[in-house]
Amino acid sequence: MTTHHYRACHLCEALCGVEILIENGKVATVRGDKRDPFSHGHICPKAVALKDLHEDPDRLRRPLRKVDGQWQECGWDEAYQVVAAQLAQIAGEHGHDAVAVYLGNPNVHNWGMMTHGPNFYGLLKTRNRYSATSVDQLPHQMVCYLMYGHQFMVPVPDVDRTAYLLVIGGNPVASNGSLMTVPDFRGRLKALHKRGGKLVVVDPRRTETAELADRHLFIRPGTDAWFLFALLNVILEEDLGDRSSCQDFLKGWDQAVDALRPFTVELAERVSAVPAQAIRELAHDLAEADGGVCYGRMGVSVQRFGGLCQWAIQLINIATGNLDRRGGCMFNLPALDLVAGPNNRPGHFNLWQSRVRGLPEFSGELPVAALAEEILTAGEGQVRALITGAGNPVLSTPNGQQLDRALAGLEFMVSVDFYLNETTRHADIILPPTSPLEHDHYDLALSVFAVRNIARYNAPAFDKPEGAMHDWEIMSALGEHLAAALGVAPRPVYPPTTILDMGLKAGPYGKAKGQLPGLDFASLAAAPHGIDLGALKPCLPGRLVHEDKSIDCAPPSLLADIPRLLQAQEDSAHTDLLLIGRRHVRSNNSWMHNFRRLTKGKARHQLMMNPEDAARLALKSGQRVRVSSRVGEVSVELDVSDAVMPGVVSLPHGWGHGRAGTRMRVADRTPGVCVNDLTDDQDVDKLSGNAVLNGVPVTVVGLGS
Ligand SMILES: Nc1nc2c(c(=O)[nH]1)N[C@H]1C(S)=C(S)[C@@H](COP(=O)(O)OP(=O)(O)OC[C@H]3O[C@@H](n4cnc5c(=O)[nH]c(N)nc54)[C@H](O)[C@@H]3O)O[C@H]1N2
Ligand SMILES: Nc1nc2c(c(=O)[nH]1)N[C@H]1C(S)=C(S)[C@@H](COP(=O)(O)OP(=O)(O)OC[C@H]3O[C@@H](n4cnc5c(=O)[nH]c(N)nc54)[C@H](O)[C@@H]3O)O[C@H]1N2
Ligand code: SF4
Ligand SMILES: [Mo]
Repeated sequence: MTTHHYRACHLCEALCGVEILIENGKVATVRGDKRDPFSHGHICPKAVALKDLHEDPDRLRRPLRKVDGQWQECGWDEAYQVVAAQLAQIAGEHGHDAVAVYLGNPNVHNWGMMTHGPNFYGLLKTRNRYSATSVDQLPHQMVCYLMYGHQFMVPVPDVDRTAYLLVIGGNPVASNGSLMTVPDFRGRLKALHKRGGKLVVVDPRRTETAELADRHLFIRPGTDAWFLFALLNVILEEDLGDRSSCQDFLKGWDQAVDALRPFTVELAERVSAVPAQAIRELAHDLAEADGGVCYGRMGVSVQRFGGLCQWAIQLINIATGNLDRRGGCMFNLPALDLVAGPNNRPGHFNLWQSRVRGLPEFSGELPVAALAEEILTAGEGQVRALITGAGNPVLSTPNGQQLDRALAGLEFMVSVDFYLNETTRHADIILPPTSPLEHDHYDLALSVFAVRNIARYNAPAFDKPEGAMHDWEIMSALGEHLAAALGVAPRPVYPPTTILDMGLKAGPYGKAKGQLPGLDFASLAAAPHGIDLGALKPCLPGRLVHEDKSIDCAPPSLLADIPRLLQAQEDSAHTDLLLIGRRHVRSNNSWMHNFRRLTKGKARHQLMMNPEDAARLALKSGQRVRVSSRVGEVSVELDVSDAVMPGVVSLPHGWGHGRAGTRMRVADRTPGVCVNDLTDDQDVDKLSGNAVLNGVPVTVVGLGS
């Protein structure tokens, strides 16, 4: 018997609808759901990994406990009791900050972790909370918090209606979009071209997206702030934009503009290698388009001036009149509203600092670049225990070797994860949740960044196997046990669907608001292909969260960061090569290399280098080279390619498998090297604390042919 199951793929941010054919209790086929109103049947090659993940014999199905260095399966209750007792003891003896938490990327893709995680780790009230945010989008969240009043009020390109899309440091053709939930970017790009629109890419590599663009400009890694402020200055000096739509609620505009005047196109050309003339042309094209948008992603986020870059991008969209405008940069209005809904968290900044280096918190989290030193540095407040949930920071965060050593010395570590990988091998207890096809799904986080308003809830494809636990159940049970061990009252627990029902009813399309279609859990669950809630709509100033309903264009902390940029141009002349990252459509962060279907074929984790540099260093394609940075070195195969600009080398992240004690058959056989053995934990965007993973100075030498 064949049954058809529909759901949103949760593997990346694009939220494609998939149709899963199930025969005799097994996944037979995974294909695009043509009836999905958002993705219209599009999927990428990773969608079939839903099957591979579900069936992977390496995926853990029972809790593991390390006894005398050996893993043993154990019962859930035993595991919960050990975790609660250990954490309570360490917190009791050394204070709550002695327990740290790292939440990895899939937390935002698996709603059970989001809805119920705080039930557990929230009890600890630890200041040592870390997540993938600070190796990713922290500067976006921080700038949106400062300017619009809410960390999740992040404007997204109105891709389906824009006439001009300027992408700085993003590669949506490979990544399928980020902080821009946009299934089938390629298809939407075709539509853009068909209506006469243009795509321009600014990136140190001629990426898959750049290949399809109307124009691509190389930029020296880490120099975007000079480029972006110069672009803004051209728009202002030549009076190209019309910001009348936002004029009435802009605060600090003149102050910001005055402070940014020193960044001329000539200076930008010198520092960034983008020709002054090209900057002038981009300014005209963007400002004169009938709906244009400047969008920046990882390339301008995980670098030394991530915060300033995001600020510049917002100012450019405001200056050209494209903020909150059809075809420009717009705000989503999700069915469960993380911005205006109940218990929403606008954010806060720098209320406390990390113990060792004094890095600022943002919204209750410290930069993960500080985690290893907080474990390794003795003294009051030293981290002695760690909780990880859906994260692999040994491969994903800077100076991973140092973190690897730090984790080995912890007194206790528990991981909620279904793989025994580079990080979880250090745990004392691993608690594996159900496979995604065994639990239901609603995209709490990413709907906020979607380029259309959409909502989708999907029931599980398979029943929960006997003795298995969902992420949310694990978090709730841990919370209950820890509360008992700490002698505090446990928090009340509602299933995720109850929380969803309340959120939908109270939301902008909800029954409680008397709105059509009158969403609640039941009506959404009855629409397995998802519900289209329409194109993005202008919403300012009403939706602004600052009490005076203004946009703060000149937040003091951003203004105060300008001198750092002015000083940095002095030492921007360097002789080292600069290392940048790279994503591939068949690879997903650190955890999807265990599926042969995705990793087979030509290896995709070589070091890319421009032919000019290869000739200068007498290196050739296929040979092994040693790449060294301040913190470490790796030995890797070279791929000479003019797709990267001279002076730049590129390695993808998420590799570096095959370490002792891991249990991932396929990944361990095609290990690759870990780029984060080269990235530097001491090098952060000083403003936000976000890690610098792009523009890392390295040297490369040949290791014989
Ligand atoms: N040099 C460099 N480093 C980078 C980046 C880069 O571009 N360059 N990118 C950064 C970015 S943007 C990110 S987001 C981070 C990602 O890095 P991490 O936050 O470490 O996330 P992943 O690598 O995706 O690791 C996912 C982990 O979650 C587990 N997992 C998967 N699904 C589930 C689930 O449903 N429940 C539970 N409990 N566990 C699950 C997997 O087994 C795996 O162990 O890496 C960052 N690191
Ligand atoms: N297939 C696949 N899809 C993914 C992921 C994945 O690992 N694989 N990861 C998901 C996650 S967690 C995220 S956060 C998103 C990321 O989504 P994107 O940001 O779209 O993906 P990246 O490939 O990291 O794109 C960053 C680009 O910035 C460029 N770059 C590097 N340094 C600089 C610089 O200094 N300036 C400029 N202008 N550009 C620079 C790089 O060459 C690269 O092309 O992708 C998501 N989707
Ligand atoms: S682009 Fe691929 S991985 Fe991302 S949601 Fe769509 S099918 Fe899944
Ligand atoms: Mo990410």
